[in-house]
Amino acid sequence: MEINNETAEKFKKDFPIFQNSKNLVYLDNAATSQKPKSVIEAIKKFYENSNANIHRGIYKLSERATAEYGNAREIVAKFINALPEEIIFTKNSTDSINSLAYSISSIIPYGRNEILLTEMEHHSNLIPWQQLAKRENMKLKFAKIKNDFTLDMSDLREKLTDKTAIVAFSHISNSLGIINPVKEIVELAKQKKILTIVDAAQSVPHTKVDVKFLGCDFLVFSGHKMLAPFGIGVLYGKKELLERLPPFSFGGGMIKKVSYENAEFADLPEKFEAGTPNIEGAIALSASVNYIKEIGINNIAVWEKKLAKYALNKLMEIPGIKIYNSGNSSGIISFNLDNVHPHDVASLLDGQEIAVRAGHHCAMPLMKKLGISGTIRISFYFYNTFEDVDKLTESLKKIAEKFK
Ligand code: C6P
Repeated sequence: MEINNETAEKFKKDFPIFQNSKNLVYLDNAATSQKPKSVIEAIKKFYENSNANIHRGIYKLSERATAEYGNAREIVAKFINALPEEIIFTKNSTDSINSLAYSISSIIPYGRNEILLTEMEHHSNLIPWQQLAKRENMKLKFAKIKNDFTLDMSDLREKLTDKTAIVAFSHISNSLGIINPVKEIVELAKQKKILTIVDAAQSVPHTKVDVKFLGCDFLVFSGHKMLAPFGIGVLYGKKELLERLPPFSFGGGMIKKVSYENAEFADLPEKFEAGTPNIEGAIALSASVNYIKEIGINNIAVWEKKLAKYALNKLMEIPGIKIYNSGNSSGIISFNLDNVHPHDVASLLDGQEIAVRAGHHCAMPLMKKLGISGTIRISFYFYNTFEDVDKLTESLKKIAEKFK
C-alpha cells in the first residue's frame, strides 16, 4: 500500500500515544519509534496466555512460550532474509556490537591488526572497537567524509588493505542521515578477505535490508527503533562465522553438557543466548515486523524520502539555517540556526509540542570535525505527515526571526 499524507495520518490512530497527546509532533524517530497497539497487545497477550520460561519446562505452557519465541526468531530472520539460526537476540545494537567485539578476535586471520571505521560512526560503533584495539594492540583507522558529508569512497578504498581485519560502518548515519553504499563497501572488503560489520540501527526500520543481497558478515539493529519495546535487539551473523565465533557470555541456556571442569556449548543460536532472554521482547519484535510488513518496508522508505524532500525545501527557506545534508538523504535531517544553541531550539520547539533531538547525537568526534557542538535533528517515520513538517518549519521561522 503506497503511503500518502492521508494514510500516514491514519497510521497515527494505531498508536495510543498520538491519541493521548493529540498535538504531539513526534520527529525523534531515530532515537526511538512510537509503539502501535498491536505490539503493546502482543506483550500483554504473552503475559496473559503464555508466560513461562523457555527451553526448560516439560509442560505445555513452557512449550508454548518456547514455540512463540522460536516463531519470533523466524519472522525476524525472514525480514532481513537470514536463517533463523543466524539471528541472535540481544538487548540492542550497542549490546550486539559489544558482544561481537569481545569475541571477534579469534576469527581474525593472522597478521591483520587494523580496524577500519568511518568518521560518521555512532559511539556504539566506535567505542567497542576502540576497546578491542586497546586490548589486542590493533590500530584504528577512519574513512573520511567529504565536504558534502558523504563517505569518501576513494579514502575508504585506500584504507582497506591487506592489514585490515574488520571494517565496521553504519548503513545510515544517525546524526546526518547519510546513506552509505553498503554493498559496494562489502564487495571491496570481500576482495581482501576483511570482515564486514554493518550498523543497521537506522536502516532496518526504514528501508529494505537483505543480508544475503548485501553479503555482509555481521549486521546489528535495535527493536525499539522499529516499533518494538526497549531491551530487544539483533546480532545477525553468517552461519559459518557464528559457528566459528566463540560465545561471549556464559551460563544457563547455552550449553550441551557441563562438568565441574568444563562445558560443551549448544548449537546456534542458543550458543550466544546465555541466561533467560527477553522472551516477550522478541515476540513483540516479531509483532512489529508483522506491522511493518503489512505497510511494506519499501513504501515506508518512499514516504520518508517524500517527507524529507518536502522538509528540505521548507527548511531552506528559513533565514540563517545551515543544513548538514547533500540530498543523499534518508528520513533524517540535521541542521543549525544562526545565533541559537541547538538545545535552545529544541526546548522552544518542545513548547509547541514538537519533539526533536538536539546535541551531538552520540557522534562527538564527527561534531568536532564539523566544528560544531551539535545539531538539531529531525527524523521521520511512516506516521509523520506534511502537517508535522509545516508545524515544525513555522515554529522554526519564528525562532529564527526572534534570534536574528
Ligand atoms: N541512536 C539516536 O538518537 P541502541 O541505543 O543500542 O539501541 O542504538 C545505538 C545506535 C547504534 N548505531 C546507530 C547508527 C544509532 O543511531 C544508534 C542509536 C539513537 O541517534 C540514540 S543515541
